[in-house]
Amino acid sequence: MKPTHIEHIGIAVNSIADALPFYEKVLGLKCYNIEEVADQKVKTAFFMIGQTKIELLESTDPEGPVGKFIEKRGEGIHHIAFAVDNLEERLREAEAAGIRLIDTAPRKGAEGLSIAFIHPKSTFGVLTELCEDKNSEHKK
Ligand code: CMX
Repeated sequence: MKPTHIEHIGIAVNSIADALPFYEKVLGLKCYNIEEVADQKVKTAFFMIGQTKIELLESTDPEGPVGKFIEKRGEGIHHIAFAVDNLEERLREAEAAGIRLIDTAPRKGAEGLSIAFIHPKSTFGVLTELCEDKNSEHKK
């Protein structure tokens, strides 16, 4: 797949408002975007570090993926997202290699990216996201 970089690390939190002071005041990062992704039942907050973002995930519905994750495992790292080119092609390669996909086709994620998730059962326990930013610098 040759990911170009880690696009973001998703961290499940009970409350973005409660987590913000650690990221802003202690780490000294700036939250540059807060966005709700309705179909994922989450509210997201983003911080940039180099080429990589931290994405805080607050559930908006206990039955959503982050709500269920926190209920089962508590707060913590929820997923790692790799930036790839030609996401559709990467998904077909993964499928051919017998990898269990959650999303068999790209869909729209936060910040206008095309995204697809790979099941943690195929990735040694780490929920893995692939994302493509068709407007990213390295593709221009
Ligand atoms: N990381 C690692 N393992 C995870 C996990 C996670 N984030 N979420 C669930 N699992 C594990 C569970 O612990 C369980 O393991 P065991 O069978 O050993 O107990 C297994 O995966 C299946 O879990 P489940 O509870 O039976 O299934 P769920 O209904 O919770 O679905 C998953 C799990 C990963 C398929 C679902 O959460 C999903 O589709 N995630 C992708 C979408 C998503 O996470 N969106 C939120 C972020 C969106 C954004 O970034 O914008």
